[in-house]
Amino acid sequence: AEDGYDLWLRYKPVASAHTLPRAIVAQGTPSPTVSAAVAELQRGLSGLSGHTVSVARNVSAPSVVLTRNATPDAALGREGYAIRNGRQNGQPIVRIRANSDIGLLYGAFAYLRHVQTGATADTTDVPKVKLRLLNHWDNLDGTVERGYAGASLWDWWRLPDLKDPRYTDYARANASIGINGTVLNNVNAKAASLTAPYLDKAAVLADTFRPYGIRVYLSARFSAPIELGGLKTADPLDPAVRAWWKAKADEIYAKIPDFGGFLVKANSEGQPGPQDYGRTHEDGANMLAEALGDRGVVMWRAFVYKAEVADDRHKQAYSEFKPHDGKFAPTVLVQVKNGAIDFQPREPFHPLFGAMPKTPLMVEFQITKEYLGFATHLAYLGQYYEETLRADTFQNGQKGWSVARVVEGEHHALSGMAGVANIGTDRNWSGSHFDQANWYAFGRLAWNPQGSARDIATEWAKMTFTPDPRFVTPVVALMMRSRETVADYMTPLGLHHLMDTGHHYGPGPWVDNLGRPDWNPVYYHKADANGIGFDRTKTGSDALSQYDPQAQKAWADPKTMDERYLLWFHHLSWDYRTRSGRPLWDELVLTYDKGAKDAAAMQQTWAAMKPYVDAERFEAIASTLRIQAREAKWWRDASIAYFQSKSGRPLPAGVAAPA
Ligand code: GCW
Repeated sequence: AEDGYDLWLRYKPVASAHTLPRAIVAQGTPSPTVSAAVAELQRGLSGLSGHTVSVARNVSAPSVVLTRNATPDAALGREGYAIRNGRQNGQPIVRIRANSDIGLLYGAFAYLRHVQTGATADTTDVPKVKLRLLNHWDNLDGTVERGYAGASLWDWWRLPDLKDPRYTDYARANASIGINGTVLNNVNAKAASLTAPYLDKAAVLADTFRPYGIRVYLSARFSAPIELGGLKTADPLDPAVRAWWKAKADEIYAKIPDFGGFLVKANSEGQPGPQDYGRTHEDGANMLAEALGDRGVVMWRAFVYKAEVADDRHKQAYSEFKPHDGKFAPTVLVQVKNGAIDFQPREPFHPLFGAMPKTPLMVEFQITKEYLGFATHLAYLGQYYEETLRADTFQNGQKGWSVARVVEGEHHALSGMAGVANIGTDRNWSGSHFDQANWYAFGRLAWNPQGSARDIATEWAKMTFTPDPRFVTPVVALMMRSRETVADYMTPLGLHHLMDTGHHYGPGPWVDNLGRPDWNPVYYHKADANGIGFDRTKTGSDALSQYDPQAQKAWADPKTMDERYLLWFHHLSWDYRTRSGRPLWDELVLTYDKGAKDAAAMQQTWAAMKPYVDAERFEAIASTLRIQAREAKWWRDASIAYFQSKSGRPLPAGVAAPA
């Protein structure tokens, strides 16, 4: 069935089928990783060519040859590969060369991708980021925080005995896009995940993923020494606490020899942390780093905010972390969300990316669409990730320090990118077919943060559906516009955090009754009879000053700035003249209106794709687009009606009154 289970690894016959290799030759003793590469090539090439491809010892037919370098080629690093067309024994061959087995596996997937997308040229490719990780917000009870694709894939109840074959398919899919690590459990962690029974379960997953180059990591609950160890404190400077973590790390490594390390959410949204004992983030992170030693890393999240810092939540992470730059142990990475608030449909890049040159910073993107319509609204996030990665932070006052370059960490031994997974037990893994593209794009951009979202969407569309340009061209155009459309009908002109509270689905700009001001949408839009927007300049919260002066320039002046960020930084009167010459009120209404119309128009684009798509996926996508069009109108109507109750102004000519 075309239920999407095969993701982008469908391997249907291609036009070049008759030219494809007939055999696979792996030189040297096969390791589990090389066996996985051979199996994938056999499966892939058999499907793509329509004939059975064999595994051979020597080249006696057109072949793919896997060769591990006898002497390392520095240009390929630990995980890179080279693909070369050539001849051997009078036969045409494609040689995949690497320094390591995992390089060969990545090369095999790259070669299959080339065949699927019609690329044939010789290539050399090396990942630019060392840790390319999924973060699962999966709970031990099988639920997934902010998960919209069914239950957790990890069947904790039946592990470690039952090894679901799906774990292997998960590893294949991730290896195919270069992901090399996975944090199994939610950052809102339960201490139980560090107990022996759960470590045995995690060890089975680690064994399954290992041949695919994927290491297992765990989210660690900071107070685990109290909950599991019976200690009175989790103070990171207490010797008994330090000894407990060291013993715990040793226990983990006895079961999972290549355990990747810990991810920690501390002193954020009620989670325990070192500040509970008057200690700093580095006290906590460095203690865990010491426990792991050089065996693993600590990824310490910078997503912190408190009710007490009431003037602007935007500023808290910077104020808490910037003064501690250079104080973290060498195996600690600080993991920073792409923006300073929370995965909104559009956010300016997080000011910390320009502010901590002495610390390796990971960027954390959300693949699951908590604030972009869950799994039913189509929003291609590759375009979003690219926008963040290309933004210039002017780190050290220098031009050219894009977020991508900061994350690549040229001055650091470590570098990393994390994506909050959108994967669950749904047959199509991600809740809807187009959400697979966000998983795909995350992996490809983690491999190369300078990559092009459009090229990645093109690859994905060709592999997942068909290389037919009559399909690929309009669908890629639709994908590239889709995130902007969502921003238009949810949070236009730099508005943010207007979603209904708790679940974050649907509009709630009127909500102002929650216990904490910074949870209420009204705190973010500040609309009244005079105007709208969050003043983050000197006359307001001054969050803008957390950016390098050169980066500030892009947003300081409402007259010259990109208006898609306008109300993020400025509070303006309803009469303020936007670039179009229209008053702000009219511009806001027209953007909402445009978003709803563009969402509706996606249905027509998709309807024309019917000849190129199987009926099952065509219908599934058509029905989610219907939901999206209806809900875009809901957003438009509710938002216009609410803001009109503030502005008291008439709708611009030609705009329909909210239903
Ligand atoms: O986006 C918010 C979510 C929480 C999440 C938190 C975080 C895991 O609403 O569900 O908790 O961020 O990133 O820690």
